[in-house]
Amino acid sequence: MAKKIIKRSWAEPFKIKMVEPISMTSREEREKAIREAGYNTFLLKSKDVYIDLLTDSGTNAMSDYQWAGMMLGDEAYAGSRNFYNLWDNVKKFYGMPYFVPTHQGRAAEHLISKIMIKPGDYIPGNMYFTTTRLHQELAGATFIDVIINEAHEAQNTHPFKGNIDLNKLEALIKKVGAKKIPYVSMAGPVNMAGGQPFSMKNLKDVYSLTNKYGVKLWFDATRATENAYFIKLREKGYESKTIAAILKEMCSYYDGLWVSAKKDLMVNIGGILATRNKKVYEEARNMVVVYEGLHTYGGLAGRDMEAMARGLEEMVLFDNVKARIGQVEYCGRELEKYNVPLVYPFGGHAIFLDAKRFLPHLKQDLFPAQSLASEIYLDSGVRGMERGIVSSGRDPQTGKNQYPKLELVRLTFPRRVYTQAHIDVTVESVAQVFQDRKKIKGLKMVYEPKYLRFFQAKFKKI
Ligand code: P61
Repeated sequence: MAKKIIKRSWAEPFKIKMVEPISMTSREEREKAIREAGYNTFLLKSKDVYIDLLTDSGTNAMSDYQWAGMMLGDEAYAGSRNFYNLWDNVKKFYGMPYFVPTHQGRAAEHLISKIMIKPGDYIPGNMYFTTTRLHQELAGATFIDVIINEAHEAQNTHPFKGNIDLNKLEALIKKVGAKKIPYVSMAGPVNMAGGQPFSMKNLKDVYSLTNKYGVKLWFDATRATENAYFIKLREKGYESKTIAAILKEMCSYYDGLWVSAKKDLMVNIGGILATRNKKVYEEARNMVVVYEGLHTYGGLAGRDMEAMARGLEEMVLFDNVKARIGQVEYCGRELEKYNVPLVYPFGGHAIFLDAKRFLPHLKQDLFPAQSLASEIYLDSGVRGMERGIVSSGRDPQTGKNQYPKLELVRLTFPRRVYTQAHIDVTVESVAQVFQDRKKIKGLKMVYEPKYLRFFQAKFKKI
């Protein structure tokens, strides 16, 4: 008789020691809240949110080891011991000798853009990120997307949709000249593509190409451990390497990197600018005191830097990354059971709903993803985020709306925060909205801020 296969589940490598109450609201309360928020989930008060999947940025649960470190904050204006602990770990895990702390990721983006870019320059990158591109543009550059075409196709299952298209990159270098390209901006995984990684092979090829032309290569390492995890799972030759070893190898090809510590490092605030380039470092050390604070705190408290230093040690633990990405995958597999249209492959930090296929009756001018995010909130109090035409903004030259191919709602998982039951509730809500999708009529934008409009724009129902 054939043996019965017994299912073996896995679970998170931690247990819960402290809890924060959340409350369910009524449909009437949510109708009022989202109307007052102008149908923008960024403008909701968190007290009106049940399960908060807006972002994984600064919303993570720290470990007891990190909280213990918070008590060891050395709040000296200059030379805090926590700064040196953090610097040691930046060297150890990213392999970069030089480092300045910043208060969060975009502050590091601000510094690096100001240091490296001259007006009239071009920055090629593997798809834009909102704050990254804005800082590059404010410094006078034009951002050029050189990601592979597959990344713009929601259903394409390419395992490394974060890869750079070498032909696109070389064509740009030949067209504008290497002197006009201060660096290539490479993120991994690529947030706006659905949390999609690049392969080590692609990184090595990009490195050879940029080296040939004397162009620098910089890394947005905000969620680099997730990229390392996908390399371990999907790329030949990396199966038995540790996350730490893969991360270190990735970083070895870059001249420098920036990090929003609010993600991989599992802290609530913090940023990193690290480099092997002494000249860039000297400039960064000069500029950080203008915009952030002394170079040994960069806008952070000593305790924040200690939590970051300890977060670096935890972020490379395989079981932590596996549980985090495993949760995202669980959500995706459950949604598939209801035929909800998704972005494939499932990403590292979030499940992305494909609003174009979810709401095929809505033109992009009616803000399908924005509408969908607000409808999910209305149904259950689950908060996601628009990643489509509103996020993409206007072309800085023509002032016209950009129409990105991807029109998505992101359901993002804070690390170590929600349980499988929270995911089940989320899935059931999305499935309900999917069943009732024909009733959704779209939105009209009634207020549009100048920069990063998605954060504060307001809408009315059609
Ligand atoms: C997020 F809607 N991400 O994903 P800061 N690089 C990368 C990021 O993901 C990132 C930053 C740099 C956020 C917060 C956020 O359009 C938005 O520490 C790959 O947030 O300054 C941030 O790091 C910037 C949400 C940012 C957004 C911009 O939820």
